[in-house]
Amino acid sequence: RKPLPGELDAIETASRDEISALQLERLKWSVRHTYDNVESYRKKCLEKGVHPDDLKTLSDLGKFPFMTKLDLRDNYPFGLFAVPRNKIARLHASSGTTGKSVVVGYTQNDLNNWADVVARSIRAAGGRAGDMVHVAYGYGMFTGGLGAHYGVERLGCCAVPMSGGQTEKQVQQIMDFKPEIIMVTPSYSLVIAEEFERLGIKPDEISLKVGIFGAEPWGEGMRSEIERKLGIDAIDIYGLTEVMGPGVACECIETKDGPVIWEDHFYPEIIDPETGEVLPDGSEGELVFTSLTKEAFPVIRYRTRDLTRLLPPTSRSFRRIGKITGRSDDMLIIRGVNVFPTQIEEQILRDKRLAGNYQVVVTRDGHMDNLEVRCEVQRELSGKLPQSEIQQISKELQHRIKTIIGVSTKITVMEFDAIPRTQVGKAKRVLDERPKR
Ligand code: ADP
Ligand code: K
Repeated sequence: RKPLPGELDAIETASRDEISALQLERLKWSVRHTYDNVESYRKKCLEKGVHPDDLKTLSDLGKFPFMTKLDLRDNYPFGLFAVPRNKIARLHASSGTTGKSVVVGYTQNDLNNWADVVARSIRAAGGRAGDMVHVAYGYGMFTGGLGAHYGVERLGCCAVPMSGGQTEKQVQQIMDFKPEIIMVTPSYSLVIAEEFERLGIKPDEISLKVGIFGAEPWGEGMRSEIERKLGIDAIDIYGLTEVMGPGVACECIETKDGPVIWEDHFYPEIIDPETGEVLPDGSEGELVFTSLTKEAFPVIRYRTRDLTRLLPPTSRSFRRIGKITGRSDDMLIIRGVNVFPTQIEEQILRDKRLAGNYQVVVTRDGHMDNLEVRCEVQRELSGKLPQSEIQQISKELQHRIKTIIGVSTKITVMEFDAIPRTQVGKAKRVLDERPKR
């Protein structure tokens, strides 16, 4: 399913000069738009002594201040929006570094551009108009479901808005409707694959030809396993809520060599996460994005915290990103859901019977990540609570974490002092016992 000539957008095969020229023109607009309409950004520029007029070449961007998740939190909910509230056509949300989620907004133009880049992503993955696409990303405030959905429709495909969960029904529908494509987290795709196995359905009896997987890191080992078990080509799609959602970058089926960044909408940089210095292409560092066309929620030099490299163009004229090798903060990704340990802490501390010491243990059971939260009862209650109350505490905490953070956990309520204290430095809150992908 290589793209035929004429099937791609002209810019996908343009020369570097053409791409740079378009980027510079759009970058000037984007920085100016943000400076003029977002007060906190203007303040940051004034503090740094830079002005949109200083942007004469693409590399001048390096003089401008960064934006981080903290800026989103400090301006919750709408403080970073660059258009009036009545021009916002949709909201989405993602996890913040503390309990509160971060909110992003889109104008109708933004939604159009988003649908375009997701449509382009599905085409890069081998999809064509007329295909049926089973969307098993979660629908709701997360960008995954709806982001994929409108891209599917934009390309002229048929969307099956299945959302996540109900594995047996997922499989039943895939067998009945016979979609060509599935969009889902890589970990959940293997759960679906196992359900096919359990029913004795062989890969060549499954209609799927292509899977488009993202929202969490996955490696080549996982790719071969998914491809073998479902009899498909497995393609990597990358994105994040703050920058747009899924479809910031997507791999091409003909090369499968890392997601191609849709550089006409998102300008990438790699920086040293310690010093903030811009690094040359090819070096490992933190990925930073500047939106080039976004109206409602422009981001200028947004620090993704994802560690990776920028790779030269191959199947398209745009650069690619290498595998995400880690994060420069303590965010965990559990089945595609972003989780900060501090969010869990906040939910623990809402129960006055629980002490502040806790530990989050991440393990992998087969293909799915499991999250165990270990916490302790207060010293004065230690050894005194009946089993029924301990169970009640766990049930309530589990429910709060599920409804507020969106992730299922196993809760272990322990006696006071059961979790080892660190003698020096920071408490070790996270035990990540997952094998490397
Ligand atoms: P999404 O719904 O696309 O996962 P979020 O904003 O919830 O959006 O999460 C974004 C984060 O998810 C990214 O910063 C990155 O850490 C991770 N992520 C998304 N896609 C991928 C991918 N293909 N490979 C590795 N990590 C990914
Ligand atoms: K994610």
